[in-house]
Amino acid sequence: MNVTGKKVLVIGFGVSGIAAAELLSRHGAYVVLFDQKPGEKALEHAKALEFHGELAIGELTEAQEEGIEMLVISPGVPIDSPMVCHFREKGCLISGEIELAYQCAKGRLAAITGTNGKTTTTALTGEILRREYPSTFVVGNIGDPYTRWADDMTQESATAAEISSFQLETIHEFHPQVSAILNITPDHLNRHHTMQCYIETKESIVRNQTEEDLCVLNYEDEELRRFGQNLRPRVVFFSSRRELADGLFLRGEEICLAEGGVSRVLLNIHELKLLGEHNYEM
Ligand code: UMA
Repeated sequence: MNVTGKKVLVIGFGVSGIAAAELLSRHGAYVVLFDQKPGEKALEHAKALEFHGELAIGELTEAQEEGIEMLVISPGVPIDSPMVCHFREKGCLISGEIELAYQCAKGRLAAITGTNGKTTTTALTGEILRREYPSTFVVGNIGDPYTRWADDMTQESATAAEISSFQLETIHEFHPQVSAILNITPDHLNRHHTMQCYIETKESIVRNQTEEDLCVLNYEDEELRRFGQNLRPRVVFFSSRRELADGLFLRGEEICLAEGGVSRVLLNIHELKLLGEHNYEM
């Protein structure tokens, strides 16, 4: 995504919009940072913003709208909002903050989604990665925008990203080497309208993955079990309820890994600091 010299509309003056506006500026874009009704905290920090562009509050003037070539929208902005639809009809590229960050980032990426447990799983994944990769980043829905850190990443970096369904709605080339969908139960249906739409959005985390990549799925979630049958990336199922011929599972107090029907014990649950079945799944 080459943004140099482009006029970009960033919607949302929250943590994502601010980080996206600053990243775009570093890459030579002119940014119109728009918010319908910004929070007081954001406004207080307006002067400290390090971006090349202007703030637009409430509505856009004709001059501000003139020449906008692409949009970067914050996760809280619905993709069917009147403003987004207006610019889509004009032919503008609509990306999310995650897509923008991905296109600027470097290194390896593990992306975690699901209705429940994704924040803890992302934090733990980050801790595990940190032992192997001194340059590890933990970003995304967990509270620290991916765009804030993308420029600091190198080919040697590893990133654990918590990705919400809101953020997945606006990906294009986003391609994690490892993806994980922990579970899917009804949530955010006011935004996604139908359960089917919510499921498809969650499952789009694998969209650009290849045979060389991994997708970790919960075998005990019927939708994910079905989804994992015919995927391009290699699927690693996990289960806390049954022994799997291939995948990770809980047997009594032991967490095991099975390959081709042959299993071995990885660790005992008492070696973990977090107790409870949902934590063993992580
Ligand atoms: N806004 C508009 N127009 C709109 C909608 C919003 O101008 O149509 C403006 C609001 O006035 C507000 C700004 O957008 O000033 C807020 O943007 P945002 O809601 O995207 O909030 P951020 O501060 O950027 O935080 C976002 C995520 N928020 C949401 O998804 C709603 C944070 O997830 C995330 O931590 C952060 O980016 C960093 O990536 C929060 C969340 O509730 C924790 N996530 C949901 C969840 O976990 O269930 C998905």
